[in-house]
Amino acid sequence: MKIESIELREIHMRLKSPFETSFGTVQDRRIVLVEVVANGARGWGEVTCGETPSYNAETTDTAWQILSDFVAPNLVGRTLSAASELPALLSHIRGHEMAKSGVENALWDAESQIKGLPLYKLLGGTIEEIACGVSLGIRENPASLVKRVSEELQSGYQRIKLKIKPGKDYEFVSAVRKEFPQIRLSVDANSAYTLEDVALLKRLDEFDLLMMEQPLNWDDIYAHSKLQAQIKTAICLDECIHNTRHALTAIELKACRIINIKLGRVSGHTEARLMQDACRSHGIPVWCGGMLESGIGRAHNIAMSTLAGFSLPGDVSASERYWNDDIISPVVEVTPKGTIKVPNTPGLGYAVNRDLVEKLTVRRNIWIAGRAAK
Ligand code: OSB
Ligand code: MG
Repeated sequence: MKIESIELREIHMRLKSPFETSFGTVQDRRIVLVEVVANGARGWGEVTCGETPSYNAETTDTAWQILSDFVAPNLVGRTLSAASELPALLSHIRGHEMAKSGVENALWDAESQIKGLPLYKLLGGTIEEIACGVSLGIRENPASLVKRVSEELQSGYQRIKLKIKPGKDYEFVSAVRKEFPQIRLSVDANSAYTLEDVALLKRLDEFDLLMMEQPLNWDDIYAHSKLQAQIKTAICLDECIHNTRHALTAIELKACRIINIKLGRVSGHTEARLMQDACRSHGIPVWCGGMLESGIGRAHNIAMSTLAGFSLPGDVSASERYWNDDIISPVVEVTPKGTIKVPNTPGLGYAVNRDLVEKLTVRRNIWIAGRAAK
């Protein structure tokens, strides 16, 4: 498989409504897309970082720089036998997992097209209909959150996750639990608490939550092990886990009982596949996290979610929850049972709407084998 060209674009897309987490609110997304041409096949990937370095250290602009200065020039013109060889070629670049993931995943898409296989089959996935949950942003008041939950349940979603932060936690979760005593409910704090808050976090045990996601510092596995020893609710790590070594450390320290895998955060399909396998052999369930992706990132999330370790509903939901016009067709739809049927055509299984992508593009750059960069 020869990498003939790598094209980067930044597209701008506006979410249907603002999404608030403990670290801020976003509505206008600046997304970097990667298009790789290999043996004539065109593969697409999405860089899933935010616009600001608040979820992790990466941003739209850091990803653009790393890809432009270090990744694209190093890869273009190379011949690989599989996309799974990419991490070794990029291992000299520390961190910047989301930037690297955009290129690696594009190459997986290209490889699956070259081989005439659906991407999920090339990855080794076996689940043909994946279970879906939703992640709900922080709301003004408990009543409006309850209303929103009820709408999502009517659409069929199998698990509801509530974003929380200090001051917008106990009361909000309590209101939702009271109205819906039986549903699978979880919370995500995005690192908004410290070990000083143990008493409050312990009180959340009474709501029988499926999990509490990343309550403490984004880079502190050890602190989570201290918290997990004091609360009944299963901790799920998100921000802390960038690779399989981190996952194994967290498991050994008993810092969590569940792990959320995001393709970007773990640098792409190759590492995600290793991680879910390692978790599975330790009896740790995993699920696919979301980063408010466009259809391209969403299609990759769907393919990853077919791997055997993904035993809990992910934050992978319908395109229409995010966008008026998604950039793929068909758009991602969820069945009344709260599942997504995995497409069985070669590659991602969704076509990229090139005209729309063109319209949304605000900058681009291309590296072509044998030609000096622009
Ligand atoms: O922590 O899972 C998270 C969105 C942006 C950054 C971090 C997170 C999220 C979400 C949204 O929870 C998931 C989605 O619907 O894409
Ligand atoms: Mg999270």
